[in-house]
Amino acid sequence: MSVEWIDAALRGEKRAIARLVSLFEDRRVDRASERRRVIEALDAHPEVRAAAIVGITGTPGAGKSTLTSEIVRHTRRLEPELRVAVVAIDPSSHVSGGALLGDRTRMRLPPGDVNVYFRSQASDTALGGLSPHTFQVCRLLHRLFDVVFVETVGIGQNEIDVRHLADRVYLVMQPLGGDEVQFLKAGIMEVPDEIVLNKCDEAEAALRSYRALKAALSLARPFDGDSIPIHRVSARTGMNVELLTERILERARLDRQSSLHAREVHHFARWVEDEWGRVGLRALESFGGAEAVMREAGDFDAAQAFFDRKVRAAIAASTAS
Ligand SMILES: Nc1nc2c(ncn2[C@@H]2O[C@H](COP(=O)(O)OP(=O)(O)O)[C@@H](O)[C@H]2O)c(=O)[nH]1
Ligand SMILES: [Mg+2]
Repeated sequence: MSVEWIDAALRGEKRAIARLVSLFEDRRVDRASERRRVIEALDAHPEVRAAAIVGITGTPGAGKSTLTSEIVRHTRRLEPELRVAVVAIDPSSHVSGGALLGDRTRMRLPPGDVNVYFRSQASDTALGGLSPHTFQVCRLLHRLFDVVFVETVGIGQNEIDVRHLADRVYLVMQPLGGDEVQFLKAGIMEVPDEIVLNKCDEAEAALRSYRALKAALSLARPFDGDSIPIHRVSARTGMNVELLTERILERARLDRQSSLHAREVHHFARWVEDEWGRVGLRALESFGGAEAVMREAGDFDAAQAFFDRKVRAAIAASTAS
């Protein structure tokens, strides 16, 4: 990947960004060294950015896509100099692409705007929704943009995974979805930094839901439940969406420049677990843990191939003796 592509991507050129994104979505381990060169070139570039990563999660139908596109629209108006990317994990693009189109149409982003980039990724149901490429793509977009929104599919494990991806997590709920109790049981209430109660155009249901939510929060989080903001908005009428956007941007300002290192350690361990299961996790531990292996390998990009070799060598050694 030449310097010109990297320059172009930093200028916001869609074709260059798309090309880099496909490199980061490529699961083949042998492309890791190319990824590493891109990361190094970006980190040495005077124009490199360091985006805040904003997680938008919640059950399908809560209005995440509609809301995210409204938030992006407000962001463009409130802070036009900010460069914004959206990564939407698509629940079922392996089917006919119908859901993908649905998401696209709800995600009404200004076309031809160099400061906005949209990417949808197919979810991997085996992993519970967050695409395995999501973290990789975020490593790239983090360096090209100022704010990266990640919309998850929202089916359980997802909400918990997004905690290890985003600087801040917003849980989107809808009135009378019955989610309060479900989320309470699944431990999801413990995840978000802030909650967004969408569809508050349905006033009566919204009020009942707001109270249920408050109660669920204080049960789930006896120590900090009261301090978790609950934003009552309507993506449809626009009610309070500008206020919410201001809040998100204010928090994002604090999160920009934060390093992805700790998250790389987590996602490397996740990769080991996905590829090798418990055997892999035990081996990882015997090698000194994810961070030590990453350090020994050189970096995140080198760590997977390095681990692979190390495990195979350990097996070979024990069969030889
Ligand atoms: N009444 C109402 N409907 C909404 C609102 N926001 C989204 N919707 C609708 O809820 C449905 C699901 O929205 P979508 O954004 O695709 O939800 P997602 O699955 O969470 O991304 C769509 O039919 C939207 O038009 C809202 O604020 N009020
Ligand atoms: Mg959606």
